[in-house]
Amino acid sequence: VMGNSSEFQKAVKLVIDTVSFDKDSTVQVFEATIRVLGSLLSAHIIITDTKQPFGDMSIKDYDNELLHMARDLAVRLLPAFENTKTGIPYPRVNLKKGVPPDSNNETCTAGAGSLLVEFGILSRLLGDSTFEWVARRAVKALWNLRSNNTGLLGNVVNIQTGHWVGRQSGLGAGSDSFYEYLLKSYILFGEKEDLEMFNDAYRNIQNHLRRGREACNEGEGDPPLYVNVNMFTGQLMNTWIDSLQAFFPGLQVLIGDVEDAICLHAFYYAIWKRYGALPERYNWQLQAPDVPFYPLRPELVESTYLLYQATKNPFYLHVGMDILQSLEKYTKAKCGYATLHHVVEKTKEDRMESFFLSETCKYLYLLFDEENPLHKSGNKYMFTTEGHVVSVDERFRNSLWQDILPGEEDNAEKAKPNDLKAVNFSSNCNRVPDERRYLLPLKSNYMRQIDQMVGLI
Ligand code: DMJ
Repeated sequence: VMGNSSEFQKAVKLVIDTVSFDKDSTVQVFEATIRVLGSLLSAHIIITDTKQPFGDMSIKDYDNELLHMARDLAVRLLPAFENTKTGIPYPRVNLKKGVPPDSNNETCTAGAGSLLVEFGILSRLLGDSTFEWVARRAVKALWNLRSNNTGLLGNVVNIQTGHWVGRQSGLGAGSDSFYEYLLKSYILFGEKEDLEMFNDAYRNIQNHLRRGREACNEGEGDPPLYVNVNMFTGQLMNTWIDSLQAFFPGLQVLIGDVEDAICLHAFYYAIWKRYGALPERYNWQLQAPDVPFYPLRPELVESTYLLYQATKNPFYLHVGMDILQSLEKYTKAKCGYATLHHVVEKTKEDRMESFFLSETCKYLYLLFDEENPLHKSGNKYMFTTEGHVVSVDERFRNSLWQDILPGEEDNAEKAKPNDLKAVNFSSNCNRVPDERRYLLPLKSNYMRQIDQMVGLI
């Protein structure tokens, strides 16, 4: 659909004509938000963009139908934020009946704390603070539950008592997008408190989760790796890393920590080379998969794309090509692409997740499409955690409401659009120097070290 206006228009019309949320079905709040709400908002933003950088994506007689649908869906998700003592939402909600009576009181940090981008955009487009207010309250509640000792958050929490049920602090499943959305909320809305939380979190991650040598491309010691630790003590909890954590180098690119991103990405790419896919969990001590399936996840491609944008080093095109070839070789099926049940045996499952199209394919496509308006139009864009494109523009910088969002009681400062350069734009970005562009991003001895560590050589 990207770059093809008639396909885009057809898809939008189909959605408007056929989709209804008035259904007796129970959904995960997080999944419904990032996948459905996010795509409705992204399409609405593209349709109503006055500059139309992607070609003519306008829809004749468009009457904000997608925005109304987005609101309808979000209203149906709101019961998840009621009757919770902490303000952290229930993980599941029935679109017709609200929170099911037997509902689980436990939720993961990422699921409850990564709703702010979509809910914030919706609020700012509608001029109705309700959605941003509940999402922001959830982030704050989780943030306030971080350990006094390490500053880290766990991965599963009880929404009524605020007790951590899962004390694992890591960057993968259950935590990943919480960190991603602290930074992306700041990039989009310019609320300084989001950046402050992100900077704090990033510092604590570096202090407690990062192992290995200090600098990626110099010095002695193991390659840098981010491990899973106990949130209260900082002690190692296990010896696996998961496939979801491969998003982190991409996030590091956004804040300008390109050098560190290069190393972590190289580690994941070595695992990919060994299996032609990423196992869901890889045990770095045993040099073997702990959980061997690969559901076509996007994170490594996402980081590859962002590292290519930051460095323009053709090495990342080579990585993309390699990934593409293994997807074709091992996952292609008659009617689509299939989840790998086992990355060693290459057996398949009859399952293709929606993120394969919205992220894995999109990032691969964009990696090779140098001329895409996303890269060339001079406008600024950001991807939601589900790969939906949103423009970083003035209309999300203003809250049209008068009431106070949680945390604004003390007149929290708002960044002006120009302050964005404080986070990630080229002047401040720790860019790889031009003369290194055609060299390996990581010195060959360090590459070899990583290949050895994952049993490639
Ligand atoms: C995607 O749905 C999102 O990126 C989410 O934040 C976690 N990862 C999955 C795909 O692996």
